[in-house]
Amino acid sequence: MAAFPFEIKAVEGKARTGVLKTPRGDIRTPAFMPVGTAATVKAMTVDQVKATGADIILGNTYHLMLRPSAERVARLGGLHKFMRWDKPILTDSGGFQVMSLSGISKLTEEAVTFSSHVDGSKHVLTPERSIEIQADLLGSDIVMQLDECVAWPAEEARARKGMELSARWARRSKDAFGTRDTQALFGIQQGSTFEALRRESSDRLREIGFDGYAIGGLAVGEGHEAMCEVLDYAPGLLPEDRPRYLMGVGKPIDLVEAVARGVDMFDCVLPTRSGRHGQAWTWDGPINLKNAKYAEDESPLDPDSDCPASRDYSKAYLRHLFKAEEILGQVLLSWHNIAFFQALTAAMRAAIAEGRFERFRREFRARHLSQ
Ligand code: PRF
Repeated sequence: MAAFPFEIKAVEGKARTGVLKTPRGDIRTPAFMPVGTAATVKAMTVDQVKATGADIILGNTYHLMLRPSAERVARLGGLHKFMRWDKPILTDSGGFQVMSLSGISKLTEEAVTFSSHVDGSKHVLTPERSIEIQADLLGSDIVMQLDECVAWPAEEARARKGMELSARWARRSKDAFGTRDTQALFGIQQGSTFEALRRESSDRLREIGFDGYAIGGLAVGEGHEAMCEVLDYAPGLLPEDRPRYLMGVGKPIDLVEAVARGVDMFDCVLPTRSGRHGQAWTWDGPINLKNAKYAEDESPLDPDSDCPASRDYSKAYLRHLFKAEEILGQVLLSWHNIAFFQALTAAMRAAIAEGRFERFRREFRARHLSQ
């Protein structure tokens, strides 16, 4: 029996909408998880994040084990209490962040060894230690297995090696996690752009049995079209009755096309990171508030939004904040972008529930890609 019930409410083509029920609250799918890497969704209070409609946020093993350390978070009552977020938290396992952020790292059958990007100190992460940090010390609701995300492009032999190591680490992760009632464990499908490898990866994960299944190893440079080609088959290789999570994705158009192909959950730094750099995501596509054309534009980013950042401030004011390097600009655009990503997933949920997702997708593409 899986830890958290997943109730699929409506299906249209491959798109699904449903609810993943957890002891800390319901996660409505399709769901977008704001990234709270270092126990904060950057530049936002948890009350702001909650008001955008987010049901769940993501935290990172890699960052928290280095600073302030998993043991310290545990002594302070766990990650939820520490950061004052009482809804579900999904934590990533660390392997992907080691590869993208740390100094020289060494990967063996047993573990990944790396030096901290904070102070250069040496650390070791095994599948078992990642489970201990996430489940026992941080107190995560959804725990991810440790995996290896192979860089793109990859030769098939190299992609196979990473997929097979990830499958063996999936087994070790499951053994370390055991079975729990109040926490879930997700496996991660790997295999780069090779269908046979994705199929074998999925078969091995299904054999072990997880509460949910992630699609890893995408959005690593292959581009939207190549990612969509993998998503034409990858979600369908995973169990239909469990949530499917596309890791580290993506742009609004990526979310819409992935939902059309059967994905239920997403996370990405894009709304907060691009917001800190002056980029706002809107129904009409992305805009850069630093552009001179907004200097005297009194319209808000979205008059119909119930997010104050989207509705109450003029583009002229937001542009001024970025030109003057005022930190409120970063706060307001992070807030607006997170609210937009939540509005987008809410719109997809409603469209699927009402059987008009294909029309929504067509109209979204036409409007969002128009400029
Ligand atoms: N594995 C893990 N985390 C991830 C990825 C992955 O493949 C990706 C790939 N886009 C983002 N985050 N564990």
